[in-house]
Amino acid sequence: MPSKFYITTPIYYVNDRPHIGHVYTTTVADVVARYHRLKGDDTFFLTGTDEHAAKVVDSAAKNDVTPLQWADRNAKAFEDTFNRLGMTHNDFIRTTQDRHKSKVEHYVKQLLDCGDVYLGEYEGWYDAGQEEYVPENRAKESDYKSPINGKPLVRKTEKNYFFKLSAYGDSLLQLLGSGEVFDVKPVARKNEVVARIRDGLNDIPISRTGSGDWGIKVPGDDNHTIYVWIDALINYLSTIDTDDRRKYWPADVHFVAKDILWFHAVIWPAMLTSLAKLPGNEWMRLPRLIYSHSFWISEGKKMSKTLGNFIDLEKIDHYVETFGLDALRYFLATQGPMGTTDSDFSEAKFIETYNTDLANTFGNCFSRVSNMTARYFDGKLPTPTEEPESAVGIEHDRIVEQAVRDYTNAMESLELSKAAAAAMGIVRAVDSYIETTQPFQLAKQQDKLPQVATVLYNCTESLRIASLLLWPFLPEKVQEMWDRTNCNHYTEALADRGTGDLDLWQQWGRSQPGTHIQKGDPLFPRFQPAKV
Ligand code: ME8
Repeated sequence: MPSKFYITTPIYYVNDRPHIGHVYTTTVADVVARYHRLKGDDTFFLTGTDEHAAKVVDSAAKNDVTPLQWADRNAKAFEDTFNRLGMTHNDFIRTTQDRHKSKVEHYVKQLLDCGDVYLGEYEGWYDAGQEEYVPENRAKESDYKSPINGKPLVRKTEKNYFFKLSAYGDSLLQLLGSGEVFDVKPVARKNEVVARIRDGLNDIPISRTGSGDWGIKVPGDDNHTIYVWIDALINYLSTIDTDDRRKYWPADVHFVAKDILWFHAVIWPAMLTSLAKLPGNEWMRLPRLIYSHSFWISEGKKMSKTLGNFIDLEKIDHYVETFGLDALRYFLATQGPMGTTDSDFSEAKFIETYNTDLANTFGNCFSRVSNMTARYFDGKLPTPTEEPESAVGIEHDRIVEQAVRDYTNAMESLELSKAAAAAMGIVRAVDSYIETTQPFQLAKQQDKLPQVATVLYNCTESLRIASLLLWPFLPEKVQEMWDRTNCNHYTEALADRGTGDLDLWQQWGRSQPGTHIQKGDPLFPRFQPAKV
């Protein structure tokens, strides 16, 4: 049954341009959003930029421009990159937009009025790079250096507005314990969060002073600016808090990486619990799932500009130019750090994945089948003349049916590489079916042509269903295949963030005999290493 589906990425800092990590999370979210649209769900996919960080002011000053000019420049780089890479977000939120700022003021005012935000004094260890205070025990553990970037922590005293996080530990533990309303995945990450909550939660400062005009002021107190993280988290709500979009809440998945899990798994749900207590806010329930992936490293090491292994926009564009957009998507989505270990982005692994799955399996199989259809049946899909089983001794339609089930289960639990493997499994089954039935040998005997017809029908039908499952990963090439196999109705339905009907479309036997099948260039030409 189609339903609504709301998925988000973090909103990214605009002190610099996007890199592979940002592209990764957005790609993964895009694959999942496309899958839900394919199913027919009313899907809302949000990404955007987090602009009120102090490091934006610093970078702007170094570049002799105003913070807003700097933010504009980099927000545009993010937006252009995501558009160029074919992301299908429904909105791109910038925290400097009025539609966001007015909502932040409104919610913070509500938190002040209900007493969950109060004025107090704070002294602690501040991590300037992360814009966050590090609790004493963690600061000590990391030798008073940033656990993230290793730079020394700074001792800071501030008069601040505080959020009563301490009041929400028990309810969070209870919710996480059942995992039914609100959950964190993978489970190892959830366990880490639970252990930290059990250590006890302190109230947290949610404002800072002395940041000039950059940021959103605490309502009623111009000396204080709302802490950038509180401002940023609210984006998930501010964007859809309109009459026609409120139906999307709660978010079904917030995709984040492990670096920012705490904010999403603890501070954000605590804020929402507090807000939802107020009259009129009952709809502000907790997000269903926070999914925290790990990091890409590059060529075996942490990405760094000085090491020269940083995967920046130029490198990303180079991969896209050399291998195509779908190849990058496929590599990120199937080889990425969705679990609790980091993944290595290496050129060798990229080429291997491309050649094995895309060139030698999917692309090659489609070429073989369309070439044989051209040669033996004049480019028209033949009518199967026997039951699928009898030609080969296997139940082809059932293999596909099982693969669709595996794919759907994997997609629903966000196991993207498993889902892609299920789809590729159909293609591999077609390859071995061709090996077993040898249609190119059969075709030499005129009286065997009916058998060849059955084989090619089964192959085409299997590839059609595989292509539907692969579309979220490989939208460009799958559409090219649909153009060549008269399946443009899928393209049309899914264009412009439209929705499909996977339940119906994946049914065996929907390909019409007589349909024109065009052969053409390989979808994924085999990669010759000399090209890099
Ligand atoms: O944290 N591997 O923004 P940010 C995989 N503005 N993913 C990576 C990555 C890597 N090496 N590096 C970054 C912020 N990411 C805040 C978020 S949300 C309300 C505010 C991805 O620009 C990953 O999704 O530092 C990570 O969580 C995010 O970029 C951090 O982006």
